[in-house]
Amino acid sequence: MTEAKPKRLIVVATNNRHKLQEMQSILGSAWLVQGAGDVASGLTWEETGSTFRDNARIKINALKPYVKGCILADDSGLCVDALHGAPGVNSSSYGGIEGDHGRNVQRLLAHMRDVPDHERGAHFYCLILFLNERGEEEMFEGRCFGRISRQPSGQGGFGYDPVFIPDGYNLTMAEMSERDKNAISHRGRALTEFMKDRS
Ligand code: ITT
Repeated sequence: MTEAKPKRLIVVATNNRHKLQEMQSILGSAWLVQGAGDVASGLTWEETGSTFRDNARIKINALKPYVKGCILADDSGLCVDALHGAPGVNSSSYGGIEGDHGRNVQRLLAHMRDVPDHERGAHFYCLILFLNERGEEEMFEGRCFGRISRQPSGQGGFGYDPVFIPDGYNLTMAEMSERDKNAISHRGRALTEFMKDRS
């Protein structure tokens, strides 16, 4: 009889439960994904960095005192061509209240109201920092290109998914199945790179 392989534990420096759920589903059953709340209840941090990498490092450092093993941090956001890359690193607080996805989307659509269809290009970006078993930092990136719709549509995903139409699709990311989103998303691509190094 073959023994089941033990799951590999990975602590992710996030308080975003949607992100955590996506990561568990992308990494698959060989991994057990835990969030910041599982190792340090109520832990928060200020994302004051001016780059995705700085913010990912802030997340890792916040968790370090509570975790003996590896830590993974994902800092991600939406970069809109017509807004010169905004909201970018400020994606989660763009509407004025941290993590208020509805306000973020409304502010984005207001800023894009007069932008014609052919200038509505955008991409999601994900940067992953992984603090490995030797205490070294590894970095992985993923991008997903598309365009901003004129109104929100769909109930899936989180954040800007209801207004982001990936290239090659006529659906917003919030209208796609979780599986389809994960196959093409910035996070899915960054995590695929991460897994390549440790299969
Ligand atoms: P943590 O910092 O706790 O991980 P967060 O939601 O603040 O949670 P980020 O700083 O990485 O995470 O993400 C910034 C924002 O970018 C996020 O709140 C969303 O508005 C947007 N975003 C990131 N990934 C997204 C995705 O897959 N779909 C839609 N919006 C996304």
